[in-house]
Amino acid sequence: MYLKDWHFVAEFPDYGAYRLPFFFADDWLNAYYDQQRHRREQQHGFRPHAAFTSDYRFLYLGPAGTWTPLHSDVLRSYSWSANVCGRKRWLILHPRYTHLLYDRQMLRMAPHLEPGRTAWETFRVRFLLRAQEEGDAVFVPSGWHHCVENLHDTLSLNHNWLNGHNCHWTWALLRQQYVDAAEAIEDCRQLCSPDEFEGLVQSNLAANMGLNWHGFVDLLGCTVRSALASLCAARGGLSDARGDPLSGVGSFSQEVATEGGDHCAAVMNQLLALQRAGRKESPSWACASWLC
Ligand SMILES: O=C(O)CCC(=O)C(=O)O
Ligand SMILES: [Fe+2]
Repeated sequence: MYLKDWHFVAEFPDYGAYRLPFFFADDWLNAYYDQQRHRREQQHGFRPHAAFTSDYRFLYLGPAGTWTPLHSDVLRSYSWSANVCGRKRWLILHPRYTHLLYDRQMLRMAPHLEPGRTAWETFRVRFLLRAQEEGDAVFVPSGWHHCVENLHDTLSLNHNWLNGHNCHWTWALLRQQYVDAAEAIEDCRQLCSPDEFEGLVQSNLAANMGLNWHGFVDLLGCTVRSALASLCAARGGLSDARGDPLSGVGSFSQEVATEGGDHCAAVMNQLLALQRAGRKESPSWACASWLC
C-alpha cells in the first residue's frame, strides 16, 4: 500500500517540515489555498481538518515496489520531491514527446505505452532515467510526464507550485479543458439557458481540474493583491491595493513580476478580454471583483 498526498504541512503547521529554497519560494498556488483556508477559519471560527484542504504540499510513504503511474502534474504545475529516506527511480519524458503518449484526440493515454506493457520497452529509450537517493531532491518542470517507483521503503516530501513563469501553462490547460467540458455536455445546450450551460461547464471544469476559470482569476487576483500589499508596505504604505484594481494589474506586471511577468501579463490581458466579451455574451462570467 502506498500512502500518497497526505497534507502533512497543513495538518502539522507548527512542525516546520521544511523551508523552501529561494528559487522555489514564489508559490502562488499554495499561498492562494492558504488564504482561502484562513478566510474559512475566520468565517467558521475553527480550522477545518487538513483532509479538507486543497494545498499541494504532500508527504508520500511507500514500501519498495509501490509506484506512481505515468502522469503530468496537476494544473501543469512545477513540482519538487525530496527523499527523507529511501530510494526512487524516476522516468521523465520531455513534453516534445507528449503527443506520442495519447490517442489522436489527446484524451486517453495509449494503454500499450503504460510501463510494463510490451511497447513500453521500445518507447522507454525516450525517457530520462534517474535514481533519487536519500537526501536528493528532483525538480519536475511543468508538463513533463513522469512515472516513479520506490526501489526501497521510501518517505518523501512533494510540493507543487505555480508562479509567473508557468501560469500561462495552467491557463492554456484550463482553456483546453473548458472546450472539452463544453463538448462533453453539448447535448444539454438546448435544454438550458446560456448562463446555466456556462455554469455547468464551469462546475465540471472545477470538478475535473480542481479549479475553474473563476478560481483561476481568483488565484491571480489574490496574488496581485498580496504582491501589491508587500509593495505598498515596502514603500511605507502607499494605498489600498483594492482601490484601483486595473492599475494594480499594470503595476503588478511592471514592477513586481520579473521575467515571469510577461507570461502573467499575457494571461491577464486574455482574461480581461474574455471578461469584456463575457459582459456582452454571458453575464455569469462577470465574476471577479478585481477585474471589474
Ligand atoms: O514519488 C512519487 O511516487 C510521485 C512523485 C510525483 O509524481 C511528483 O513529485 O510529481
Ligand atoms: Fe508528479
